[in-house]
Amino acid sequence: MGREPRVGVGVLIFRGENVLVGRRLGAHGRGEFALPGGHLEFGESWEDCAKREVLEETGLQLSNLRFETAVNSVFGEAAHYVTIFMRGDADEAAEARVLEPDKCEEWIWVPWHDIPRPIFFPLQLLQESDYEPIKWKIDP
Ligand code: 8DG
Ligand code: MG
Ligand code: MG
Repeated sequence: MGREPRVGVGVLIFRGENVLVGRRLGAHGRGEFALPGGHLEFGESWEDCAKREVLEETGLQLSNLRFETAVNSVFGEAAHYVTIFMRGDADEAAEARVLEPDKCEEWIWVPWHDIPRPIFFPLQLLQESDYEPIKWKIDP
């Protein structure tokens, strides 16, 4: 890993008050619950990255991609990501499948305020911020 920050994209998909999270496998954040997502590729839009990562990892087809917020994820000396949080809508009937079993153990829908621990650091930063996904869902 170089000494420059990278861009990570985390994707929020809600079903009612439940959000989709997966338990990570592999070195970085192993055993921790995280949003689907991955690295922004060179030249890629945030929307395309969010759609692509979610399709690769879960098989869900997202529409209505939008930017929510961003956090500065400094993992001590180990890594530094600027995390872009995108949000998208999936068909209510579609199932989230484990398509990268080497990277994610399971996908589960959990209440936003009750995500099981341990939580992957960027998602923890999001939870601790003033971001309120549920309230924002209610249109005036
Ligand atoms: P890729 O090679 O397919 O692009 O990535 P990946 O294999 O899906 O790796 P990842 O670990 O899921 O994502 C790459 C990095 O993105 C991760 O190590 C740290 C950063 N990242 C954040 N926030 C989030 C997040 O909310 N979810 C995920 N999955 N990754 C995130 O900074
Ligand atoms: Mg990926
Ligand atoms: Mg990923």
